[in-house]
Amino acid sequence: MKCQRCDERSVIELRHCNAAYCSTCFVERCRERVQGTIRRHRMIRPGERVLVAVSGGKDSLALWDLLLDLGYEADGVYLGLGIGGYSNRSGACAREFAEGRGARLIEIDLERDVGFTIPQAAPVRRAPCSACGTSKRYLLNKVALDHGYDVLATGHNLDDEAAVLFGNVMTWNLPYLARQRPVLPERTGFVRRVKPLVRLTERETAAYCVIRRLDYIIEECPMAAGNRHLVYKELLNSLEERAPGAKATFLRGFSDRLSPLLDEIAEEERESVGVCSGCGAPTTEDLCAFCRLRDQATHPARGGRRPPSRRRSG
Ligand code: Q46
Ligand code: ZN
Repeated sequence: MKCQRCDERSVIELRHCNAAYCSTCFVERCRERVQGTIRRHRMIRPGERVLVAVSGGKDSLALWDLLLDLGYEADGVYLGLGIGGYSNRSGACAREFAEGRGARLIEIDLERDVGFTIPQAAPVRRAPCSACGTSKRYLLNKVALDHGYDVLATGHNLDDEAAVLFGNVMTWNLPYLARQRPVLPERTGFVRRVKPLVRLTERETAAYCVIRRLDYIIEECPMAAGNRHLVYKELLNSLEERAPGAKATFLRGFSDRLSPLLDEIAEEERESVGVCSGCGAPTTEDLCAFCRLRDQATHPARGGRRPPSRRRSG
């Protein structure tokens, strides 16, 4: 099969958009897609400093590489979650990329800097991924604010977003649906969060890394078992097998048609935010979700501090 842009031999066929590309044109297409997404959603304005959340996996390294090549001032932040050898190996991939590109990588080690690891926090929540997600959201935002970045960019791809959307639709979780956007604007206590890879599939980010020779951690996190999003991804993958393009259509329909109707709910959510009595971060409770998690992880015998709930979970 030939590349549809230059007639060279193709190295990748994309069934979901009925196209095939040689390696040079594929990389070029990834850059165009990401630049187009950034412009369309006004994710990054000229002169803004971007902090990329880097896990050592294919998506975050592809994102960092793409942003640097597109000329953005993009540094990285890596969170050492303390998940044994998996964390050591993923950290090594993040460091190797940063060194190779001469880019700045900020490192936060949960055990050293926060006082607990994800395995230590896991028994507190039913699924370790819930504790992990709370910690990542809080710490990435804090690092971005503390270091004066304008934007926090994460490597969520089309498959991730389709799986999250599927989960939110399954439970008709309207506040979560209202918040599921490619851009979450900045507001007091929150840096702007953007997802420039929402139009690239998991397979495309993996192919991008292979073509660009980026060494990323291939193994799955050993604590991923029980993560419902993996089940949703499998379901959507089998649907995609039979109907190529189904995932992209599902996500695009939501973004274009339903998401704008949820603006009011998103606004209500924003207005209900107060200040955490423990750390001063924005929250809808007296104590934010991260402070509660840290208390429970570091003082499990006491069950952590648990003040009476003011509002919905923050
Ligand atoms: S790192 Fe954390 Fe993931 Fe591991 S514990 Fe779950 S959320 S699976 S992206
Ligand atoms: Zn707090």
